[in-house]
Amino acid sequence: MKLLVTGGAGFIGANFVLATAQQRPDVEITVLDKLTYAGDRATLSSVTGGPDPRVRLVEGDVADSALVDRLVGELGDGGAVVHFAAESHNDNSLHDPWPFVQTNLLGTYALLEAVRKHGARLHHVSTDEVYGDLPLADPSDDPDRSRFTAETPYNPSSPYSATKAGSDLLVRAWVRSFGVQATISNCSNNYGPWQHVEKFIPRQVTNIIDGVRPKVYGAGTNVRDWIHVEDHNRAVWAVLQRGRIGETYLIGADGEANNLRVVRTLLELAGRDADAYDLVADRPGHDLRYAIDASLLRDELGWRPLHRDLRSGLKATLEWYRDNEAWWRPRKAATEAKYAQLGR
Ligand code: NAD
Ligand code: TDX
Repeated sequence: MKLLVTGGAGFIGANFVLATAQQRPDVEITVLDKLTYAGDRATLSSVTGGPDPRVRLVEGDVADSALVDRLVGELGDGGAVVHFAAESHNDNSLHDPWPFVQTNLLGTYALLEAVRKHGARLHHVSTDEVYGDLPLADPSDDPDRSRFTAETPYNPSSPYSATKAGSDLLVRAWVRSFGVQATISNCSNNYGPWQHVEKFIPRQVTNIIDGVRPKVYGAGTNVRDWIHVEDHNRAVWAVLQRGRIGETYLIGADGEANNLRVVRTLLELAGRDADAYDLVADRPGHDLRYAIDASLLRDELGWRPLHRDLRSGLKATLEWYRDNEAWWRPRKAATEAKYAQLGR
């Protein structure tokens, strides 16, 4: 089977490529990645280097129609595209929305036109943020609290989530109007190895490693539904292989926690005072709470998360960043300089 993986040098895409290369010797992978600030050739070096590389990396833009047409055309019968490429950071989208419009909307459009022409299967990787946010409630004292389902109306808050919502709607329209063979998944917040230090968990982990106090936006009460990246990617494979064309699958692992709990847990795991964090300026338009109802994925496709305990997942992630400083260190100072300009 041939796969074209867009954004395969970024956090989730690279974890997908590394796991696939290791576990599925029958799959041939081409990665298409623009290698923006968020993509890193080094992440894939274990599978792109050596005399018999398992993975081909093509540096290019998913919005480049001619290139995308050629790569999709090379897939042949039974081939598929897994579309991870995106501008992915909310804070950046508040500062400069244009790359989000360009990559998330025009890139998805270019890909849809190519899969339409060549009849290739597409899986579009999206986010729960397209649904907006839920009211804040303590997850532990309200078992019947609302969660996102595939029927929740789209209500995105930031330029990032608005462009992801737009890309999902393009996919839905291409399925209905042109019979494109596509599925969509909307996942909650991922954590794990190879995540850029701009994102919440790696930022705080690397601050703690550097002896710097973690920076928590607002009052720290915003809730995210954390899932380990390995479980997200196992779900992507389940949808790719057994998902119904045109269907939307929500991916989540019942991992709700507020930001203070995550930071306090990380500090404790590192042997520091759990109160040794700073509350900083809030993110404009900051979504309050995300929570996923993944019952369709569980009931129809039989998917179950392997990582069920957030504390042990955070411990492993802290250890991974301690062991892989050479990978993240080159990006840390510039990332913190950007945050300093925003007062965060
Ligand atoms: P990331 O920012 O770590 O990686 C994105 C990758 O896409 C990078 O390698 C980058 O170089 C590449 N890219 C950017 N613009 C490109 C372009 N124009 N052409 C080709 N490649 C380009 O992002 P991530 O966290 O790995 O997210 C991957 C996907 O998963 C995104 O679509 C995101 O919306 C979605 N998602 C992320 C999360 C999360 O928690 N991180 C949760 C749900 C869904
Ligand atoms: O330094 C920080 N301090 C802080 O309190 C940062 C970087 C973030 N936060 C808060 C904001 C959020 O409530 O932590 C939470 C998580 O922030 P991010 O890591 O920026 O993620 P979020 O905005 O929730 O979006 C993530 O999940 C959905 C991904 O970045 C998206 O790509 C994905 O679609």
